[in-house]
Amino acid sequence: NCNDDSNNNGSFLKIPKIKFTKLFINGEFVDSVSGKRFETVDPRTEEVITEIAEATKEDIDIAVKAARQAFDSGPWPRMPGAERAKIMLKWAELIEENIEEIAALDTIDGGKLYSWCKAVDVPEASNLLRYYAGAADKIHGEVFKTSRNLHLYSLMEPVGVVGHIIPWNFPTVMFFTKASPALAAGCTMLLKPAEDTPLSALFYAHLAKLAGIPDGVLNVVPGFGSTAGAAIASHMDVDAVSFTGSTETGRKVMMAATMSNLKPVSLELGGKSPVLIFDDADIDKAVDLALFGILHNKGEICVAFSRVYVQEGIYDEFEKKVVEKAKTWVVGDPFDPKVQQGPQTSKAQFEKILSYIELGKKEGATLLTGGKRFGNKGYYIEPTIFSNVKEDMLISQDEIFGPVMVLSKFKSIEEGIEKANSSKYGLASGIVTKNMDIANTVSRSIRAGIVWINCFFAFDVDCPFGGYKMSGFGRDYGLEALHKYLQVKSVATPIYNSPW
Ligand code: TXE
Repeated sequence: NCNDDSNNNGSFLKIPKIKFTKLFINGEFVDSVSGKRFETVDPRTEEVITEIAEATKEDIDIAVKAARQAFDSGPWPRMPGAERAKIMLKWAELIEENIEEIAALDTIDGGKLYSWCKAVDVPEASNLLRYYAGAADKIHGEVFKTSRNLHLYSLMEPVGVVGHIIPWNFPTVMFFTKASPALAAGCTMLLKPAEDTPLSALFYAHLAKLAGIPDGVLNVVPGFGSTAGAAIASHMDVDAVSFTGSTETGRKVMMAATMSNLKPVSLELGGKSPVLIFDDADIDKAVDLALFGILHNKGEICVAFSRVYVQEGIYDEFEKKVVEKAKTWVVGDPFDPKVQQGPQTSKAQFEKILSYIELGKKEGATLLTGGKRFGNKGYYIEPTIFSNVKEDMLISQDEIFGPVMVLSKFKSIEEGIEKANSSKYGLASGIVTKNMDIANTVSRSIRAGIVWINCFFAFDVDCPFGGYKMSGFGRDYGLEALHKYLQVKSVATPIYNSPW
């Protein structure tokens, strides 16, 4: 389904034809009520790929009605879990049959490495569907033993119509992180992809229909945050919202939920994740890990190792080696298999990162390498490293969300822990050491949702993931995530003829 594009003179290019550009509501692709459309841009070229129907409040109302009806009287929540699982497994299969085309959509829309999308992101969609399909027929309540003659038990019921608002850095993984447990639980849903990356979400909607997801169960509504996103968060008939994005927007979503129907909210927000590299570390391996930690997905990762703390005994050697290696990092077209870093997703993100680099220089940090746009077309940025960074500088406090490493030194374990925790965020963290005592002490002292010891980005669908502090609350992944989509109802009945 992908064309090798000889006009772009590179045999590695696989530009897909864009097939789906409308809203997906109640099982159909439809235009928006207003007829509005918005452009989605290829960050490699800064050119418009296509125009997408733009959902606004009216469309959200229609989609919520469809999801409500599918929940209140449709088959989905009433099916045996095993039947829902069958459809989810079919969807997973269809995704696998279309891996290349979907991977290419995420690459042109988000500047993501094609090889990674193909090998990791899109297969993860099927993994997530299969994992939660396996849970769909194992959702049950408990029977409570009481001292009285009562039969008391709980039912686990789907929470209802769920609103999902997702970001642009992992369009595929985010879609299925949210959709899979919601569907397994028997919920119906709306999903708003980010305005920067709507293409794969619409393709997934098409495959959902082919797999047999009933009309109204899954509605995909591309649009902007302040209109479509806000309409979901404040809707009186949306029963729960799960959001991934910035801390600032997470706060708005939570306020909208509070001010409307008090719907429960779960928030996976920003991060400024530290990695502590200890004196006993293998320096070459630590350099590779630290670079991968900040440059993977061009630094647009909520769990990026954006603060690198190196113990003083190896600091100088580490600094020299990390700069040398960063200079060899290959930036370029994300379809090219040799390339390690593609363009930032959007112009706004590109400009935000460059302005933080300027700020770092003004704040007095030392720019060791990078610091500029790469090339003169596309949103590419050179891998950038700052040293001599103080904890209170904004480049050390704020989430830059780009290929910008902030490097500093620590002396003792205690100082390392204190620096690692000196952030309003608490999403991820890392430790590089061969010493188990250090690893155990530090992993219990860092306030973050995940600790990676001698690794980065090690996830499994079975492992819960989410934030401490201003990185949010609630957990994605694992059986834990199902709880966002379920509620507990207790039922009591006296046992016949027994005085209770
Ligand atoms: O995020 P937003 P933006 C961080 C990262 C990045 C910064 C800004 O630091 O540079 O956020 O990115 C929708 N009501 N992260 O502005 O606004 C929006 O349409 C409801 C970290 O793109 O959080 C999109 O679908 N929804 C993060 C989604 O929220 C609203 C990933 C995310 O966009 C809304 C992305 C509103 N009022 C950015 N306003 C992570 N945790 O991985 C926007 N949206």
